Amino acid sequence: METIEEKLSKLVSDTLASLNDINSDLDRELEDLRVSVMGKKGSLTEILKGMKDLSAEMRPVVGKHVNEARDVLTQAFDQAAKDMEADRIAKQLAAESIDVTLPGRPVKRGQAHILTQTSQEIEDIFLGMGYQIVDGFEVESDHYNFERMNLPKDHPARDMQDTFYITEEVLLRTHTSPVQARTMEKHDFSQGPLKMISPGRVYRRDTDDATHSHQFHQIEGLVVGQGISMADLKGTLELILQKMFGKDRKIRLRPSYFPFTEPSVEVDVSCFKCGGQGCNVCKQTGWIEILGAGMVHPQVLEMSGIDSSQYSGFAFGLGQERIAMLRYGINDIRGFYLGDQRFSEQFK
Ligand code: FA5
Repeated sequence: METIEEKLSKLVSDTLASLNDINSDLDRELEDLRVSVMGKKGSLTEILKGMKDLSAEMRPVVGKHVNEARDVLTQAFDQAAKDMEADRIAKQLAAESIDVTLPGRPVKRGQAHILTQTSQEIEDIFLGMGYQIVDGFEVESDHYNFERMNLPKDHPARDMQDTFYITEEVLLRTHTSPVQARTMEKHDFSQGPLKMISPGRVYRRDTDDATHSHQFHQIEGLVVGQGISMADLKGTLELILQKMFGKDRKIRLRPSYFPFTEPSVEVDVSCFKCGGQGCNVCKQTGWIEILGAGMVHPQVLEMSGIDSSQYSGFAFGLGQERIAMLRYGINDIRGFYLGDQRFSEQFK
């Protein structure tokens, strides 16, 4: 008959062998084996039942073997559990591993809208000349949009700038010129002349067609100081238009009329396509009309609290869409507002 020691030694070697064969993915298998060996009704308990038949001298000797066997088994089960866990983590890492040598997925780059790009480019040029950039209100009062621009209620020139009214006195501004009045009345001339530009959206009751929209963008420019003359206006516009359309461009001032400037001019730039010879872009004239400008009307200065016998100024207002259309050969203004990617992506 087998002795207890023999049974123990067989149990240990059988269990170690079973632990070796165990499927490391199945926690359950390990636990079942542990219970079948070490549990209350397990093989080890079964062997221990034989202890009661031993003599008093033999009991401590065999008891030592029993303890040793229990320690070996406990350690083996702990180690197996640890190995299984490590194995599982290793498998998981292998499955999820990131190959850092793979080339990155290309990110599709967008770009600012062409009108934003145009306005930023113009802002940069003026910032370089010491101008400040001022934000105006799109919802404006009749007072600033018209009255302060020398366009009283019964003035016929108001007909050309009908707009969307919120109330009788509050409207969507028809041009960026009200920013002139708002800036002039706040400026402290002891700190030097006022030099500002103000880009923004404007609204008119115009019928939409290829070159007109009921909402579009302007950039207002204003310089007020002592001794500011028409020559300053011409020099400034020449510089900005050469930067926008090329070094060889010339500009031409034609008499015009705005109630808020005197004298007033329309400004043409020599055609960038034909250089002045005449072509389809300039309608065979050699010139392209680009903006309205003039010397600030003394009445407009006075209404903003500026002494017109001491100070003078020039102002201009250009249509941003107009500039972008001419520069990039865009033939329909509506393209700017459709949000069509095929249009926008051309101006990266
Ligand atoms: C004005 O709005 C004046 N406030 C400009 C000005 C400022 C003159 C300071 C003198 C001193 P005008 O109405 O011409 O002027 O408009 C200026 C520019 O806005 C035009 O040259 C044109 O490029 C653009 N524009 C006018 N109406 C429309 C429209 N419906 N759609 C698109 N662009 C327009």
